[in-house]
Order: sequence, then C-alpha cells, then structure tokens
Amino acid sequence: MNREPFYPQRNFAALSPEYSDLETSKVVILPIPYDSTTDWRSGSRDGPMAIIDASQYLELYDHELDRESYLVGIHTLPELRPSMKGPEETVERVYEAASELVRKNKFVVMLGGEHSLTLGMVRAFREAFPRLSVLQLDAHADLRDEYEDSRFSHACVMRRVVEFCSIVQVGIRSLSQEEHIFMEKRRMRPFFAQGHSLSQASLDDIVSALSSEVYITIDLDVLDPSIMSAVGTPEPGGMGWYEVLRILQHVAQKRRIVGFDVVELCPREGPSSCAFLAAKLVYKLIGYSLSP
Ligand SMILES: [Mn+2]
Repeated sequence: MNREPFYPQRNFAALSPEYSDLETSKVVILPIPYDSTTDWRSGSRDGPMAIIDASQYLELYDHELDRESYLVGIHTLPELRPSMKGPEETVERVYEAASELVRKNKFVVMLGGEHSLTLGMVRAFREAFPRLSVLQLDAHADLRDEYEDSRFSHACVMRRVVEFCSIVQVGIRSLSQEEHIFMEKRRMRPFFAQGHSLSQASLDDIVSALSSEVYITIDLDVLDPSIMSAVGTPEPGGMGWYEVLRILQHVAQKRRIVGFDVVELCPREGPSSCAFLAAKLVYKLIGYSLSP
C-alpha cells in the first residue's frame, strides 16, 4: 500500500513507511524553514511545510513518464533548524547536512526557505562531484557581491557559487548594473527571459553549457506570477509550466542530475495552488532525474 488510508503520513507525497523509510529510500527531502535575509515579502520559512502538505494530493502515477516515481523511495527529514547566528552559519549547517546524505548515496532534494541556502547544497555536491555545474532557474541573477551588509544574502547566492563552480542561468529578467558588468567581465551567457522563445536550439545550448553532472536550483520566481504569485519577489514575464518542464526533461536526458532544490515559496502571498505546483514540480523532477 503506497498511502495509509486512516493515518496519512506527514511526509512528502504522504507515503507509507514502506516507500518512505530512510534506509531504503533513494530520495531524501531536506526541508529548511529559513527566510531571514529576504527584504520585501518574507514568509518563505513556511514554504517547505506548505509543499509537503500539498504533496499528499499528488497523483503518484506520472502519465508523461508512464511510471510511479515514488517507487525509488522518498524519505522526508524533519525541518533543519536554522542557526540563529545568521545566514553564513545556516549555510554551514546545510552543507554539513547535505554532505552526510550525499556520502550515504542519497539523492537530496532541498526545500526552501530562501535562496541563500543553495550555497550550502552546492558546496556539498561540488565536493562529492568534482565535475559539477549548476543550472539556475531564476528571475533574478543573484550575483551581487554584497546586499544589505551581507555577503550571504539571497541576492548574493550565485555570486558565492561562481567563486568555485560554473553556473548556467535561465529565465533571468531582473539584475543590477553591477551584476550586468560582472556577467560581461566573466563572459557569462545567461539565457534571459526577454524575447527568449524556447526553441530546440536554445534547449541544446543550455545543455551544452552544462558539465556532465548537474545540480539544479529552482527559484520559483522563474515562473510567471500568473501561475506562481506566492514568491517573495515576483517579476512579470516569467516562464510557463511546460516551458520549465521541457528544460528539466531535456537536461535529465542529456546529463546526470545529482540533486536539486526548490526555493522561495512564500505561501501566504498566493493561492494554495502555488504550493501544489511546487510539490508537483518536485515530484516531476524526481521522476526525470531518476528515470531508468
Ligand atoms: Mn533567486
């Protein structure tokens, strides 16, 4: 039985112990309720539990893949406690937690929380996978060197990442002049949202910019606010559902996805359909990444 009828489990997809035990599950969900550096609409600390609660309504059969993706086992950890000292220490905790899971050969999926958490994940994965590159789906470049007196703000996360790992940015439609100059200097070639129709050629370009092992970070504001309003910093002109899925599936077919995160869901800013969308996105990407 995949789900308990009387006492549904409060884990991702509400799976029964047979499919959600830590020892036997390939996938481990790492929820992190943290949003201390966000500056406009805070509340992404409530994102992980909203995603987990919505996930109990997921259809477990994936029609597109013609398989039941949960059969690999999906374990949900308790929420990781952020450090009260600040984002740098919290990132350190994320790194330690993720490192241990990667050592156990788990496929780690981090649920944020704000985007700054991704730095700890990428550090852990980069250590385990030296050929790692990062695919970032995001409305914002997140390449500021410092933001509001912090180098570990959500607005700086990819700047810290490019210091030790190459990245490919997709869906960007908001950046500062400083970030633009930095991109030019580093010869970065982001896939901007503006005027960017998703042709087969651009899908191939995205894939060929990535190395053989890929970590994916999805800031939900990459999606259009019409389907994803529950984010801290919504930007018009975002991607559609099928557009994002096409990119993820294409990358999964051509590269090895080793882990991912979905961040910045801010449930109180939008309808409950947003949490369900996030849950479905997580389930789809687990399916794509671990398809035989
Ligand atoms: Mn971001």
